[in-house]
Amino acid sequence: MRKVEICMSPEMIHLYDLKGKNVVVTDILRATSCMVSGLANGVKSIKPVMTLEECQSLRSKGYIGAAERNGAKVEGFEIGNSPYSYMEASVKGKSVAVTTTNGTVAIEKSKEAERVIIGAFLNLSAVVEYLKNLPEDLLIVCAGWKGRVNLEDTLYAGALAESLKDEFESDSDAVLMSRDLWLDAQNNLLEYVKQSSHVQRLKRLNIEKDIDFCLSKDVFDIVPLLDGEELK
Ligand code: 3SL
Repeated sequence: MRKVEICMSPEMIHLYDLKGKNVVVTDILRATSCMVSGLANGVKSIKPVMTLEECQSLRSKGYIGAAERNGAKVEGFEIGNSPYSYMEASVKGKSVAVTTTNGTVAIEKSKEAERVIIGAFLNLSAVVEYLKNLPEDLLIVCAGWKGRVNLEDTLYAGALAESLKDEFESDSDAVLMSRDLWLDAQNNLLEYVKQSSHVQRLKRLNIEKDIDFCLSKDVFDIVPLLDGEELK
C-alpha cells in the first residue's frame, strides 16, 4: 500500500525524502486557494517566485505581478493575495508571477518531488481522485506561517489524508493528529478556523469574504501541477 506523510511546516521539509513522491502543497489562507481559483478561471499559468525583485522583473516580461507580505498586497504590483483578484477579467488568459510570505516558499522547497500538486479546500475532491490513480507515496506539505505550524493547513492535510485512508497507509503521528483534528472540525470548519492566528491577523485587513471562500469545499474541479517553473 502507498504511504502518506504530513510535513507540518516548510522548516521541517529536510526531514522528508521528496524524491519519487507526489507532494501536495497547501496554503489555505490564501496562496494555494488563489492559485486554484485563478487557474480554474482562465489564468494561463502561475509562476511562483521567492522574492519581490524576481516578481517585479517578470512584470517587464509580460507577467501580471502578484505580491503579498504579511497578508497585505505589496505596493507596485497589480494584485495581492485575494482569490477574488485571481478571478478578475483582467487576469484571464494572462501569466501571473507570484510571491507570498509562506505559500511560494513551500512550493520552492517541494521542487525535488516527482510531482508538485496544488491543494486547497476549493479543489479537495479533485485532488483526492487524482491521487487515487497515482502509484507514488504522498507527502502533504503545509505552508504554515513563517516556519510555524498553522491550524488551517493542518486541517486541510487531515481532510486529504482522511479522504485517502483506504488507499494510503501511515505510521506518522502528524497524519494521526491532523486526521483527528479534521474529524473534530469538519462540521463547523469556519467557526473552528476563526480561532486561528492567521484569521486574527487577516481580520485587520477586512477580508472576511476571502476566508469564507477559501474554506469552501469542491468549488473547482482542477488539479494544478508544477510544470517546469510554472503552475498550470
Ligand atoms: O503566506 C502566504 O503565502 C499567504 O497566503 C498569506 S496571506 O493569506 O496572504 O496573508
